Amino acid sequence: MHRARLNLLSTLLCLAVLANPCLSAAVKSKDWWETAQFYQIYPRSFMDSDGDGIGDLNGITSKLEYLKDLGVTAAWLSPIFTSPMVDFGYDISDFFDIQPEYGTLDDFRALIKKAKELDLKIILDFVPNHSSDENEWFKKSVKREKGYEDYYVWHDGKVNAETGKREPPSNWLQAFRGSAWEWNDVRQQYYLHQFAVQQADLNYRNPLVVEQMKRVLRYWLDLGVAGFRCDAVPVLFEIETDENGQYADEEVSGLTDDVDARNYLKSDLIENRAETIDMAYQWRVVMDDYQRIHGGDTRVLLIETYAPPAYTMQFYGNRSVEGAHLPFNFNLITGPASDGVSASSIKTAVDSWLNNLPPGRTANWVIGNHDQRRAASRYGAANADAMNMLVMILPGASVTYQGEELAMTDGEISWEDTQDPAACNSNADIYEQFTRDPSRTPFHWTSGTNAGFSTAQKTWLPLAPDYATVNVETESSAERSHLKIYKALVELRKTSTTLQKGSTKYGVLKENVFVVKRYLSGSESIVYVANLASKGITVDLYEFDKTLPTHLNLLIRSLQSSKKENALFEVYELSLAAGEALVLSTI
Ligand SMILES: *[C@@H]1O[C@H](CO)[C@@H](O)[C@H](O)[C@H]1NC(C)=O
Ligand SMILES: CC(=O)N[C@H]1CO[C@H](CO)[C@@H](O)[C@@H]1O
Ligand SMILES: [Ca+2]
Ligand SMILES: [Ca+2]
Repeated sequence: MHRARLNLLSTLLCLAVLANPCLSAAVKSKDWWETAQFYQIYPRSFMDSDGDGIGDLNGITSKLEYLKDLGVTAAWLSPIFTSPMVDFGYDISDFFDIQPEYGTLDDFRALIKKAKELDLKIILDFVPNHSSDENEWFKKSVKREKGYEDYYVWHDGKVNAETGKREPPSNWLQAFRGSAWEWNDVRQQYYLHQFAVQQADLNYRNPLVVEQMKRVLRYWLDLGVAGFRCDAVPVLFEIETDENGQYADEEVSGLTDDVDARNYLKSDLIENRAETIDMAYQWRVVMDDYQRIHGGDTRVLLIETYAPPAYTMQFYGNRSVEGAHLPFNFNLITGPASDGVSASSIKTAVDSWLNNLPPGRTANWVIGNHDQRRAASRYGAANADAMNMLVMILPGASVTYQGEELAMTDGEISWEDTQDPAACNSNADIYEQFTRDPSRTPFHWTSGTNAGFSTAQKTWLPLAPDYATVNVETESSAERSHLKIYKALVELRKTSTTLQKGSTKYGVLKENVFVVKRYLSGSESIVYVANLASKGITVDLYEFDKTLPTHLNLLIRSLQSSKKENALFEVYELSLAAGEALVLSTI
């Protein structure tokens, strides 16, 4: 039927049932990213197509059907750009080309083409804060070539009055241990690097840099990407030099003797500055302009920030300006991680996002990425389904890090096999505190050699030990598995208007049971209950919500559950085994 006639018809229908539900549905109609299932691919470890032990673009392309089958809306890829791989692609030497071991621009075009055929969106990692020291911009800046003199943050340092020796401009430390300043012999100045020595911070007070980085965004938009996930945004700007041309020192907390580890009282000189928020707003303009000119779906901006809510929430925009579509919400990582997962720590994490969320903005939930230990290891394998359910039942977008759908756990990496600079910059005795390698081990496709990831003798990181049982092949053929539960959840999110548009109520019951209710007038309510304790318990859901009906229908259950799906359960006396998590609905 013709679209206009359809619209007319639905308008008439609306009038017939008298406004309200129709009106709110019309107003609340959601854009694709607001209910999206995002999936993070770590390209180096997803699929190796040519047997060199390293994942690559053709490998990803060959597995896009898997993502489609999972129900993923959009995949974001960690960096695939030309890089010396000091920080595995987060040190970019050419922002406009593909890392040769991952493939070519043509391979990337083929990836995008296949993704479009499958109606999957591809999002790239944008790494705005720094470039590799092998980037031509840096080389030109070292030589003070015209136009590049101030591309990076350069400083003479200061001369120590007692020793007469030159010292770094300030006491700032890099994220990977040691000074954030590196002396350059050629230019005879220090440059700033908030991450590794080989990751030089770009100078965002230079309009040429701002414009160059917008060029990067448009270049990849032209190649068909659906948006960007922006890396390490809060450290974009640092404080300016004072009237004497000097940088202020951060105040050290004194809580540890480890002089190489960042332990500042506030660290507000080197991160979370106001100018950074405005830069995100400028990138949003790039996205919106692009859509206006070229048409197509909304191009999204997702922002990585580990910052206090008052800062993070500003990225969404304010009453007059649009900002990022979604600043990533890491509360479920940073909160529960410290004391193991408990219902009360989840509640605190959810509160801190939803209570601070500006009106009309979309929430999102992340439980892992390539910088953290894997979710199933952090929350406990027994809680893997409970956590996957949680991020899909809570309102807004949900994000999966590759392998969470299988409940993959951390790899065990010896000091000899260690690759991550955050660990390599330490030593054999303490590297495990810093290493991010365990969550970066290759993805598990099968129970065969190298888990079907690669035909190489040796993969770039060893496989995690549990691949024989935790893999796509085994979990797909099992009657019940984490993977099947995950797929059922994605399916439910897609089909349930309540999950897409409904209101949210949540709370803690007994010692360690977390409950969420999603509800929408005219639709069924969805109730999530998870017992995060190590022993069984019986709960009365009326203590949580007196308006529930006497019985709820079971839709999805965690592996620990021996209940039956599509059966009714009494609300006032619901027994839950240890680790049992359920998704129920009113009939
Ligand atoms: C919104 O942000 C813009 C850009 O940073 C700023 O100029 C403006 O004052 C802000 N408006 C409000 C209402 O906070
Ligand atoms: C989660 C994430 O993307 N972390 C990255 C933040 O930025 C630094 C520097 O670019 C990387 O090392 C991290 O992997
Ligand atoms: Ca390869
Ligand atoms: Ca910076």
